Amino acid sequence: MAIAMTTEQERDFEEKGFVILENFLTPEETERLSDAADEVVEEIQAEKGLPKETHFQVRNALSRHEAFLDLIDHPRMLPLVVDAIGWNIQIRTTHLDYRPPYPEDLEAGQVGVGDGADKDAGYRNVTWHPDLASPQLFMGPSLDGRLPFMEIKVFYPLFDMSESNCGNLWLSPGSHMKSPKELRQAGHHVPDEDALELKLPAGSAVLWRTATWHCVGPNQSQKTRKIMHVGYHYRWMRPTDYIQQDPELIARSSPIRQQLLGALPSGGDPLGEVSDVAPSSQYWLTKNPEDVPLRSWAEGQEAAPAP
Ligand SMILES: O=C(O)CCC(=O)C(=O)O
Repeated sequence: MAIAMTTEQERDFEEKGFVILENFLTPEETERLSDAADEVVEEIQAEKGLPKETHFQVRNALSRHEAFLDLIDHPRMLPLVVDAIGWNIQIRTTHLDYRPPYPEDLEAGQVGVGDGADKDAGYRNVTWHPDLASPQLFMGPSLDGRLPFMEIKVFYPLFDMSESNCGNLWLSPGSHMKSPKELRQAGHHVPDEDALELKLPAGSAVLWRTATWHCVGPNQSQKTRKIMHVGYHYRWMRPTDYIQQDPELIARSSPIRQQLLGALPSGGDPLGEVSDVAPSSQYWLTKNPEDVPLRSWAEGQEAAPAP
């Protein structure tokens, strides 16, 4: 039973692969996040001696600013996340993408095909792709060639993305049900009728299956693209952004946040009580309910009477 998703949202998630939530964040939350993006980017530019027009991605962004950390268990998003993927989860990645306007002479090529000079100039994710289907990850023989359901992300545009060509995220509705091979065989062309350019106000959110084909369009506007993705996957998988998060961060976090940060809030042996002869990873079979506080939280939400 859903905690927070409406029937229409459940259908969108199932059939299209994503749920669009326009104006999800409050203006104050959006401003805090947008300021945080500027702050973090300035810090990194200073640390690395990079010019202002540099475009780049910051991974494990949650460790860089409290505003990003607060997104991982956002009180109105968490119920939707749990509806989408369940309670046995942790953060796989949190990433900030910062993309100033393209230089005027940069030829972008066709959206998503990856044949433009932007790709050669190192702009990331400009080619249509599902996540986790790269040759290093999941490409290989399987019965139907489709990606299993492994994870979701929540996309937050932190700038006004309501026009075309400002670094919009594009999605191909329903493509999570297709094989990644089909996309490769099509030379990364997605017909116009199967492609959706998201045009959303700052502070919107999109909860999406990362198996959905997606790409980033060119930023030919005068605005800087500032966006966050918060990725959640199952606890028995390995995160991309960390092996273990900073112990100081874990120590000051709530039990649910500790779970999401990939820790074991019970503080028990990660390999169980008889780790010497019968190791049993507590990321697999959870003996201590305190290690997955999201479970009792979710069950409590289900039991709560509708408002
Ligand atoms: O920056 C974006 O919005 C797209 C990110 C992306 O393509 C990815 O994480 O795989």
